[in-house]
Amino acid sequence: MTKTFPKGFLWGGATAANQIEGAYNEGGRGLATSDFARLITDEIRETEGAFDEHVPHNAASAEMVADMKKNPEKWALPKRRGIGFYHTYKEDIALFAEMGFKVFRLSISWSRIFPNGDDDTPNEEGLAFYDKVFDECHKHGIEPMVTLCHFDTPLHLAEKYGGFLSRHTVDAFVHYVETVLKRYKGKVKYWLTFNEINNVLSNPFTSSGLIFDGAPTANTCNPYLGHWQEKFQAVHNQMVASALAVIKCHEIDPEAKMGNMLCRLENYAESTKPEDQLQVLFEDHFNWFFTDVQCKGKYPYYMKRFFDENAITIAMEENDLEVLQQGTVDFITISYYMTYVMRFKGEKVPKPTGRLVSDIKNPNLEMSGWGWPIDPIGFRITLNHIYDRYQLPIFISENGLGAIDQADANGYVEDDYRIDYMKRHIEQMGEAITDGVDIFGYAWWGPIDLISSGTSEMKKRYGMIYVDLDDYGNGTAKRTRKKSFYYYKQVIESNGENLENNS
Ligand code: P53
Repeated sequence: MTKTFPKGFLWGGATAANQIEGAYNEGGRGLATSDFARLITDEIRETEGAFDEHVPHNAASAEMVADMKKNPEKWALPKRRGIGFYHTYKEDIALFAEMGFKVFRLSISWSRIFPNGDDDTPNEEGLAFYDKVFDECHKHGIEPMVTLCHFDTPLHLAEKYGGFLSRHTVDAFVHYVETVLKRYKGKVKYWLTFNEINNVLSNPFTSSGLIFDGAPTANTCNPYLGHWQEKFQAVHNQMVASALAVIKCHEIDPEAKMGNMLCRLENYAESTKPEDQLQVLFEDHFNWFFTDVQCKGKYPYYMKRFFDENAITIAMEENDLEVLQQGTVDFITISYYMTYVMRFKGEKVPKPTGRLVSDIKNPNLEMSGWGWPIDPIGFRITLNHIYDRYQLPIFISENGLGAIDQADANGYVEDDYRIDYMKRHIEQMGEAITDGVDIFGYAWWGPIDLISSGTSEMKKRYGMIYVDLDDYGNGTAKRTRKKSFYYYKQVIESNGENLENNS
């Protein structure tokens, strides 16, 4: 490989408040949608059918939320517990520093700052917590990169206003953003608006605060498949909210930069049939749509036909289009886990699949234990496609492997499979840089074991640091360095030059 990673390349790791903090009812925090994401057990997989074969969905319907409130003891809700980062942040950040992190991506829990999402005044205890976290990062020379909303809309806004279906939620979001931008001015240089903004299609509850009636149904990849009108309206409002956040950021702290975040990138045709390739085009459009608006500042031409022929009408306020144009992002970030396979579905006007994982297998790729195809070359392809389309600096805000780890008596894990995944993806990122793609950093998803987003499992581990907790919160919560900890340290120390797994 001929690559050299640029000097000052931001190596690090990424997390989200709802998957690490716990302390869901401490420090004046209000409830968030993530507090209602149930653990997907093997029993649920068997009895309710495979929502998405390997990634059943943990969305909650109105009935489920009501019951979770009334009878919390009946439910396993691991995101309320996280891995205790609210209390262990010093120790955890010190471990990141030991690996040599230059950047730590984390999110602010909106309901820690505004318990209902739309309160008049912020909760000082919540603000003070993140002051301490950011100070701790800087003490170790780590730059925080902060996501404003990572799958945890305040529950009050979801229940009372239908989340981002309502402009009230947009106003509340902008007030929250203004508050944190002012408070952390000078401490946070890199901001992200919404995590995986395209996840509204598969994850409307946690992603956008949309609550629908009825239990999730079995044997469909997406319990709430359909609802296109609501989903596209909500995401229009989120894109306006995102643009307003960017505008505020530039006003309040001209030194700071704000980016976006997209997942689910590369689609391959199953065959050389033109029809399959057409399906790729359709599916690509449902992905590019979000970043086209956020990076280019206007609705792309191809959405008109989809909206028209599906009778979707987007309610816009007078200056929305102007706001979208003014509030384009400074940089683009992506999460990259896998690629997808497309087969023609015979529709003249396509619908998004809304799937988290492809239902058609790619026979050329190995898969993780959760059925996620592992595709390092797809990473290079994706990075080139994005740069070609937007010509904006790219940050990899997530990449990682969820696996079951066998810890020895001391909590040590020999995770060569994780090292192998990391090595192959970093190599391809290096190739993309050599291709000329402007990439300024890479954050491994879940550098410390955390609660899975899709299934709320603890046993699906991404970390280079083992956390002694099981799916139900049993264990000592002790942190132990895995083999990959030392590997990533070596990668960072050599600025990506030494990728050999020698030990
Ligand atoms: P988990 C699905 C597919 C790709 C990325 O996911 C996804 C999801 C949502 O489950 O989300 C991102 O934990 C997300 C993180 C999440 C990570 O990928 O389900 O931004 O919050 O933890 C990995 O294995």
